[in-house]
Amino acid sequence: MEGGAGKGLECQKTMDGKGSNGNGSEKAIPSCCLKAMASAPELEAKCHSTVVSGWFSESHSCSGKASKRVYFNNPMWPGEAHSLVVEKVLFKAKSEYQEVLVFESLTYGKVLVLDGIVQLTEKDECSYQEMIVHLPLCSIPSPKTVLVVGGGDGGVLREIARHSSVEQIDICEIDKMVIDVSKKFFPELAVGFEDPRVHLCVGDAVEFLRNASEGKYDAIIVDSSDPVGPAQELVEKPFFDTAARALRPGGVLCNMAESMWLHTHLIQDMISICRETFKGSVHYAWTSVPTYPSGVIGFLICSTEGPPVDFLNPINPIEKLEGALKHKRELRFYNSEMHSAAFALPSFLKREVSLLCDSPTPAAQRISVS
Ligand code: SPD
Repeated sequence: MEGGAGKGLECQKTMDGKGSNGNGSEKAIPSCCLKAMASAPELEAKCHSTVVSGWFSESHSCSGKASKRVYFNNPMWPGEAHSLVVEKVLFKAKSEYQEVLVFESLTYGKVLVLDGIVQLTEKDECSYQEMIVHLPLCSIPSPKTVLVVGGGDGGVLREIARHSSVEQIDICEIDKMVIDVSKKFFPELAVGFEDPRVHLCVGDAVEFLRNASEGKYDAIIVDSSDPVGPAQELVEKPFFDTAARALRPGGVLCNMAESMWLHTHLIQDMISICRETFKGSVHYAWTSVPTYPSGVIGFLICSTEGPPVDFLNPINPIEKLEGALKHKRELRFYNSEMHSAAFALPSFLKREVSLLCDSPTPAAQRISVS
């Protein structure tokens, strides 16, 4: 949901939004569309969301003027497109940053789509939101201050709120329309904004983080859209440096890190950057989300130098946290067994990422990848 450098900040406590900030300028054509157009210049690229004959397809729709054929081509997952039957389109509008679409699907409940890419469905959102939050927060004792980058639907906030040790939850989301749409169509997620510990900032998270005091956060959770276009900077070194600076010693970062089936090189790059930046440990974990490309999504999870963090064996198991299993609603996916299992990697990925590992000396153990 997040991205866009150089925008102003508009911060407030909890949910009384004042409208998004920005410069009112026309949104540039996303780089992914430019690539799609460049690869087929005879086509007229129409971005983004496509509902054709009652099916939504996660892709770009490039309609060939001459042939009237429809080509699907998203450079993040070229040559494939996951489709869902659309019962009813509930909302479609362009925000200052992206196209926002909500539809009722036949099999996954309501679906939130940004710039043609599925962000969540009611049926499987539990897997992503629960894992991206509890993998880091259950790995440190008594987290108190947490920052969410992106996450405008509120689902990540809902999950953080299960941790009663947390005293302050800051969230910086760039697109106010995402927050408003979630409040209207996804109340089970937007309930996260109702927690009195939440401080909402509508603006650019990179700038927000730059202004954060050093060592402020116990945990930072990056719930972004894919790193094409504005969210690109959230997988680059300057962002990780800024995040590491804002974490306390032994603080943790959990960053959405794409699919091991589709994005091995991106994962390698992210691990390699984080290894330079985070002097504690760096791990890759993953979970199953059927409506994301290839059906899985990963998380890069790192700690800064300080009290060591054993991500594989949660020190703060959710089952022992009072009220956590049922806060607002029952946990649907995460438990301590899923936590440890998330770090088990298939052999092909182990081979790819092991190139980044040192020999098993104490220093090298900082970056064990499973
Ligand atoms: N390929 C889609 C990745 C989307 C990650 N962000 C999801 C936001 C849910 N809170």
